[in-house]
Amino acid sequence: MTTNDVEIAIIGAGFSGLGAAIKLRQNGVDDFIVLDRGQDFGGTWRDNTYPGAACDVPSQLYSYSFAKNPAWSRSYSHQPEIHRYINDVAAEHGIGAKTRFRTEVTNAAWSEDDQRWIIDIETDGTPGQVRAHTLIGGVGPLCEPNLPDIEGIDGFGGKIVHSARWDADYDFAGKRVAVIGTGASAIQLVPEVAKVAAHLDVYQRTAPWIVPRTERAYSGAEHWAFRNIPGYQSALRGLVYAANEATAFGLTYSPRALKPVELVCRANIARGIRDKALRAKATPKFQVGCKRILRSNDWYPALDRDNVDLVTDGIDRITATGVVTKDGTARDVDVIVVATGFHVTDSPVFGKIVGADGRSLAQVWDEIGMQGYKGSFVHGFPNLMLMIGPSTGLGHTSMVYMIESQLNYLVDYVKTVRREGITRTEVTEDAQREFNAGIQHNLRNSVWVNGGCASWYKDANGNITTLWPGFTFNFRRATRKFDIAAYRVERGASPVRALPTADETPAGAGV
Ligand code: N01
Repeated sequence: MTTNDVEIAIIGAGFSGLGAAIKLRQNGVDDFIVLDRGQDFGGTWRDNTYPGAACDVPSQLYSYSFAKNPAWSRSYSHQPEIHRYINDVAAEHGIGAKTRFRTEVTNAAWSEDDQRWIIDIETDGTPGQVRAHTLIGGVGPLCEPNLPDIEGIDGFGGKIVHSARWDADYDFAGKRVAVIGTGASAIQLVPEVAKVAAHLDVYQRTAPWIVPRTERAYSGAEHWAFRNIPGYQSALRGLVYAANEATAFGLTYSPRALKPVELVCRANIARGIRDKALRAKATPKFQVGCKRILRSNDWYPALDRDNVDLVTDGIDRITATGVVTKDGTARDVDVIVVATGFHVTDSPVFGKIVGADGRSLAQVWDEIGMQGYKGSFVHGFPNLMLMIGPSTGLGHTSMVYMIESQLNYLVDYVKTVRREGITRTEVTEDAQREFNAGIQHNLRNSVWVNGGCASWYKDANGNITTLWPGFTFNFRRATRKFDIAAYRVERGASPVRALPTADETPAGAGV
């Protein structure tokens, strides 16, 4: 069995893992390894290849601030272009040579004796081990598909495919299709699949609020301006950021301010659906913003197609040949698409990360709920930094902004550890408790708490542990510097080298 000793191990080669690798390297830290179970970079943008997969955050905001992309073809990007962008950035920064693909982390445990993370891996099935002073968890909250627990699903005789594990070889042409779910993934894939399917039943449990998607191709003049007018793309990015940020006010502090958004959504329904009864079925019954506000121009017209039925009677069971609803109606299909989201607050990954007292993240969070400090560190888990950890999700703007905020925090943490010869860093229980009390306080008037919906933002106890309540620039401010006072640190014979010129390193992330 091979063993690697490194200063830092990064799990995940998506936006956050790759960003961490680049920022470490730019700051003179080269003793790291990136581990990813996939074939290349991209994380969720590599894994979600269903037809119509696209980003509902404007392209200008959906890139690293240090690697803006003047070549985006459209104002909202589609999956293949984002996947390509991430791989291009990785190549530009030479991160491929530091990355081990097709490598699954099977267990990662903190060893007090070694003051190291002992990380068990399997590369193409061959076991190995990595020992690291610091572990960075960059797996993202949307990586483990959630298969619905519906009676009989295992006995279905046709094809079952999850939206996040698409089978490009399966031909939907002429097939009878059932799609379970009406979230962000379903509303993108249904219009595409409906174009070729013989018939498509959409099983809706909760209708989502959907605004129009103002997507368009960038003109040649715009591309010229992105490339040649200094500051033009940054200024546009800043404008888009500011416009999106305004929504955070309504979501967090004053849901009534979202009324205009609801009216836009209602107009979208009226424009897209001719049939009155169908319009009523497609109209949500909770406050806009409580679940993610979606963007689409073709979802409602797709529901209105002759070969599409919107089924709102709950699913009772799945048989060998199809889906039976609670009213007893059986609908036979050839293929069932489960667009039922991800294990967010109960990810299986949490069971594989074991802290100082021998308990896993899953065990600890089962007790106290998914919580940490500044979305990054968790009491009981020394030298572990989570990217997009608890309380960092957003309903209104780009996660890349949050990731880059955490990258500032990471870089300052690593610099501090090196400068001060720190061997063990653990956020204190008090700091974590106080931070989470602040989060819950900020959530009290939010639409997520008061909007009358169930959502994946909530954990099993009904607490919202996934979202950052408020403006993202406040998170940026909170993570600008590593606030060592919130941590219990131990110093010793430092396992890591001191930075040569710690303060002459590239600046942190921008908007
Ligand atoms: O998953 P979801 P998703 N029986 O959890 C339904 C991001 N994303 O993959 O609402 C019947 O949102 C469930 O019903 P209900 C984005 O952050 C981004 O679509 O719980 N139905 C819901 O309709 C997003 O929020 C982009 O009542 C069941 C659906 O399945 C996140 O990914 C694009 C069920 C799940 O919706 C997840 O989106 C795509 C059951 N047993 C995704 N279980 C961008 O554009 C679940 N459902 C950036």
